[in-house]
Amino acid sequence: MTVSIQHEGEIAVVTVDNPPVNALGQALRQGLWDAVGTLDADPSVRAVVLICAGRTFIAGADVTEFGKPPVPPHLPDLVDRLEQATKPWIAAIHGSALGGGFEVAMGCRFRVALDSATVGLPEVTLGIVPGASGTVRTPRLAGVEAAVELVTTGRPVKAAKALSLGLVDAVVTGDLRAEAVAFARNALTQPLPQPISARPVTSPDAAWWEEQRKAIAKRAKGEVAPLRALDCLRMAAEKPFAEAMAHERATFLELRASDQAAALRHIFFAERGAPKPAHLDDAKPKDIRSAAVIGGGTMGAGIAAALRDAGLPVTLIERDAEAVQRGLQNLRSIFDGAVKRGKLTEAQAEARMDGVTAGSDYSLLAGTDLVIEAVFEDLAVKRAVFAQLGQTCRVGAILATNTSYLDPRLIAEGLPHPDRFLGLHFFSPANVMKLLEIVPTPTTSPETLATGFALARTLNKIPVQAGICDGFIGNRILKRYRAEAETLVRQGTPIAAIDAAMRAYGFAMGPFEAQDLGGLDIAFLQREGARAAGQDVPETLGDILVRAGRKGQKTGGGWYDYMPGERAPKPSETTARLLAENIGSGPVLGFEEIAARLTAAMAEEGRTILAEGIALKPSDIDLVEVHGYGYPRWRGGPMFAAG
Ligand code: 3H9
Repeated sequence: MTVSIQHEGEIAVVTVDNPPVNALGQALRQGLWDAVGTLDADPSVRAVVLICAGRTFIAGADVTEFGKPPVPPHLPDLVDRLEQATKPWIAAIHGSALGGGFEVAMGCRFRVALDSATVGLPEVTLGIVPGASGTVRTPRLAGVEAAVELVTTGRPVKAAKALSLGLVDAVVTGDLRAEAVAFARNALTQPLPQPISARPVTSPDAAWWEEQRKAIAKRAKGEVAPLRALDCLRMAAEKPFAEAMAHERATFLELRASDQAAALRHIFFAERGAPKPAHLDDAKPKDIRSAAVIGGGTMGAGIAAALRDAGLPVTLIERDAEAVQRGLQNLRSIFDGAVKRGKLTEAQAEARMDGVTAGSDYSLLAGTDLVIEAVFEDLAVKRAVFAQLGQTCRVGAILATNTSYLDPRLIAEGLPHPDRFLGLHFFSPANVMKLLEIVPTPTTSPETLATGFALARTLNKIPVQAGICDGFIGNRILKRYRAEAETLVRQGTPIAAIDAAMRAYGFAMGPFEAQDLGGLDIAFLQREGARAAGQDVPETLGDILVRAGRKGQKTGGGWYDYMPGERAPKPSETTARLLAENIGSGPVLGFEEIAARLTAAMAEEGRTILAEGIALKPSDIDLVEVHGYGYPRWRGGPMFAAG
């Protein structure tokens, strides 16, 4: 039963039970619609508590219905009907009241939330605007400023913040149902507040709205929903309720059918599917209660920080006492940074460090459940590490390498019990970046692989399985992307035009400025290594720059010049001179053509990767690009964009 009614004296309790997240599909909308009628007609009922079974309050509209024509009762009508009910409804919120869920709560006369709950209007993250009065009722409930923040960022707020903003009326602990029923009884002893639609709203002046528009446009980088949401909010602040509602509904329906919304829905479902791959249904992951990282450099410290953030005790191994201290220092600066940005308190940072044991003696690892190697990208160095791990770790421990381009099979050669070995490719900064490429070898057991996915869940990362090839999924596509960008330069399109085109497409940076930031030498050394090993690797334009000492920002120049202490790229005459004889005088491409060429190259490489079985499905490639390489989320990733 999706909606059921119980009675506690004069208070009716309506329970919604629509797993997994009580999404507002048609049956639930109808159930609530009917419940209003039933309870209005029941003279024994004086107030109604609306509560949900399972892990959360109503988490929103049912996103799976968005590709189909809307079926009545429509959500805005249901919210109006709740508001017009002859008995006051009280929303009792646990988990998340999001989107349509929060709109339903705003149709109620009161909102009571558990202290662990969150509320919000995340619609813009799905490329739409709230479609059931979120942009119209929220300013009337919490004021225009709070509404603009909530709706245009899509970021939910925790219960305490929601209370301070006026989004909820009370925050309770313990038994939500009992607390909400008590709240209802008490509410009946006092005059009822106005329904939200009847409350006044004050609009800030035109200059304020203009400021918001500028700030949001800058943030949105081509994404349309946040600005359209702002338009709806302004309408709500300046026009009568009904007019604003009509505008919101029209905007919602238009955006729901847009390419951006389809792309964002694609990523939404890909993200939710990623941690539960069907081919591992029968494999039981091992329990990971402790972890270790070998190597305390940037990558190792970042991985250790991610493990500590997830609450795992961590052992950090470095080769000698001095390196151990450096590793600890790297880790400490990550947590110090988090304190500075207000993400952690001093005490939390201290507790993060207290959970780290560091040393150079591998015997510290005897009882560890998971060891992640993150030492220098050198096969011999990595093999030496695994030789020691093979001797010191228990047979049941999972052993992982964080290589980004070496062949994990070679790294694991000679390891006893190689079924427990796999590649875990983190992205820098490892405590921030969401992507985790999981690379099994032919000997990795399903149990070990499933543990990799379980670890990703623990670390709140997006796992994508990748097969073994040069660069796995992400770096292989990156290489192709950069090569295509160089081809355009060779054909006569200016470097700066290519970067600007990719920014206009939605990337934070173009391919050349990104290389200048990261350093051109890493990829150069890799190519040189391959050349030394006898492979035929043609000379790239990047090679010419590195050979001339131009490695990027750190040397004051790469593709661009940089003034000392500045990060703004300036077109470089030196680069132009160095590359002159490799550059033709072909047609200069426009922004759209440039982006089309580069994204098509990515998609083509993606198709090859799929054909080779390196990636299991197109949406995995899209997740890699969106979460590891800055591909604009609202474009859905290269495979989605290619159609
Ligand atoms: C909206 O409301 C528009 C309205 O303004 C206007 C309408 C007219 N629909 O995330 P999880 C599935 S827009 C359908 O792993 P958690 C999900 O795919 C909506 N399905 O759980 C997964 O399925 P499966 C605004 C949904 O506990 C399962 O539920 N709302 C929806 O880690 C579990 O999901 C949002 O954007 C949905 N709305 O996190 C909220 N949501 O098991 C989106 C989830 O088959 N949801 N599923 O893979 C969330 O943020 C999280 O799911 C939540 C729980 C925080 C609630």
